[in-house]
Amino acid sequence: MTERPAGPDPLRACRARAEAALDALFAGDLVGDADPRLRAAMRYSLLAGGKRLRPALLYAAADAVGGSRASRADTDRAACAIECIHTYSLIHDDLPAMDDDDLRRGVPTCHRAFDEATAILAGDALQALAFELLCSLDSVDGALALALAGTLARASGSRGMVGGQAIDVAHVGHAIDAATLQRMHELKTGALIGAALTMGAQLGGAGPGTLAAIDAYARALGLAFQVQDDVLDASGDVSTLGKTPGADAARTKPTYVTLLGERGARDFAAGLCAQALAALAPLGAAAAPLADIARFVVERDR
Ligand code: GRG
Repeated sequence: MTERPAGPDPLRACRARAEAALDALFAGDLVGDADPRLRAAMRYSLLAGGKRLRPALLYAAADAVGGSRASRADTDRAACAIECIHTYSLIHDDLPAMDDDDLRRGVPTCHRAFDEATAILAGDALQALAFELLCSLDSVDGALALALAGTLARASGSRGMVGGQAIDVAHVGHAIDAATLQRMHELKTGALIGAALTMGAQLGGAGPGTLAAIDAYARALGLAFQVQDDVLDASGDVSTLGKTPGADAARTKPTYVTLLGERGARDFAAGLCAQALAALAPLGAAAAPLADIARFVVERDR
């Protein structure tokens, strides 16, 4: 993959597509007649903004392996499923029992805008909605829908994102070695990013060799994303980030910046980006959007 600078925002087109699909959920059968306050809280957090990185990765991975075999509407449902899980994790991560944050995606967190019980329920409902969306795919065979649900469930649960959060919670205020820090982020952040890419590749009917290339890209990208997140937490500003910077340091959470220093963390992220780009080589020109996303991830300011 040749080196070229990232465009201003390689996620923009995918973001518009994903947001239209997310918005349409609230007029459809799956959420339309839910309890009004619960529905409002789900909608508030899901449509509050966000980069929509995970839907963009799903679309780009499908395109990189030859195009989604599902209908456009079903491909959008799978992208929405990933974003529902991601948004649920942000709502729960912000709760008083977790990070106790006031600001997310530039607006008050769900439990601040509504109340704690409603925020817990909105997260729970978004998690269930993700799997209901995958159960509602009507242009793919049952085996593929099951495979997609399995990928998302594994990445979300105790051996994935929630497992990573458990390591995080256990180490607040405690020293952490580099290997455990990396394991925590592979699970907490990397697993869902990996699921978005794997689901895209599954939708494209990728074979084992292609899936292995996507997996290698996903591992490097997931870690690069987290390292850059730590850099932004240490050096970003609230209006750009849409969340309170310095939150990790305030809670004496170990980060790549505390472990490596800011320069060291930036260099580490750049090296991971190079690894991600190298992993895409077997996929050729069709992987150019994935390469653009990798560059964006380590150059982003929010
Ligand atoms: C089940 C009670 C309970 C809690 C679960 C699993 C979990 C809480 C939290 C882990 C998820 C988490 C917050 C990971 C951090 C990853 C991260 C840096 C998220 C921010 O992602 P962006 O930057 O956000 O893609 P936007 O807003 O752009 O979508």
